[in-house]
Amino acid sequence: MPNKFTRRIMLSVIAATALAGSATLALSQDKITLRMSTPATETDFRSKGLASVFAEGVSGFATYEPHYNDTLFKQGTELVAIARGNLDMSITSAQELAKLIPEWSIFTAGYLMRDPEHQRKVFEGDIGAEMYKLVEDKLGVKLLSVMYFGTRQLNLRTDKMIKTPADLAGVNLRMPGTDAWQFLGRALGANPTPMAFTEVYTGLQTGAIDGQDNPMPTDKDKKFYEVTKQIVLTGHLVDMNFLAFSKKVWDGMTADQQATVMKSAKDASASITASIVANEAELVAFFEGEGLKVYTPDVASFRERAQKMYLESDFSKDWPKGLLDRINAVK
Ligand code: KDO
Repeated sequence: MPNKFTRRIMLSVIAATALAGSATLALSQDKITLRMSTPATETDFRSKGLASVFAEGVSGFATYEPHYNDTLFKQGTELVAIARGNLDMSITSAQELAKLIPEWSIFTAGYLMRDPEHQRKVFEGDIGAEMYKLVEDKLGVKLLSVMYFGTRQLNLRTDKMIKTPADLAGVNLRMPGTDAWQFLGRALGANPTPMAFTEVYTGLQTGAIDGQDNPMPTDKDKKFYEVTKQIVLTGHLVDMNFLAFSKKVWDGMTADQQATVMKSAKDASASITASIVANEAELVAFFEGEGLKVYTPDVASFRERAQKMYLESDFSKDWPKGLLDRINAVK
């Protein structure tokens, strides 16, 4: 008798488990998979913020599937992949957008944004709405939110002290491989060399390049301090990224799901911005502890040269009329 009872219980447990299993399967099959590609590492602040805040926010109906270190799409090819329907999300930049939509080159200009707050106000107001619409209409890509990526500083493997742009003459400075980035390198006075982000550590180690520019949290995450001697606080670009999302996927979602994706993107971006701001405040001491020299050059001389070069450049011909003044007027 007890045996029979046990057998019956066992059978119903097995049946319930099988049912539960198929229910889970059905649910997970119904979920949207959101594939995100980035050259960044898994330990980068943007990666961590998205994998926690964004992934949890959308978990009711979507599975966030990140691919790091350029393993799914190469740096700079993600926006076209989204536009073609081969990718759902990426962490994009003004420089990548400017390649496809020239009006966006205004945001690649050195010494334009004042700080993360200025950046946030510009993109969360009218200017952001207009510029996001341009991307959506021309590319079929929705920009969900803006996040601070950190302020870019020079990071060199050479000893020579850098005070003004003239001191960078002949310095092989790795910059990412688009025209906008290369121009920024020249605007600083250096000799820019294109190289993929994932190759920069080896480039610095072997001397293929004399230096690179990135925000300090990235210098730490990628361990560039192991193979460089100094950080020059030029602060030449208050850098930002945008969470790019496929419009096709967006249009296939319910209004509730869209609202949840939007909220999760904004929450994740706010949390990423806060962690990067906090981290930057600690990093001068960290790099000094690692034996690097960290100092402020004559920033005014860098600003003056860069602003003049941008205003005289072909890029500025594509800037929407009056936009520069509107950006500067945002307080
Ligand atoms: C880089 O290649 O230096 C850069 O910092 C450029 C950014 O716009 C962005 O693409 C970033 O790389 C990647 O997200 C990796 O951190």
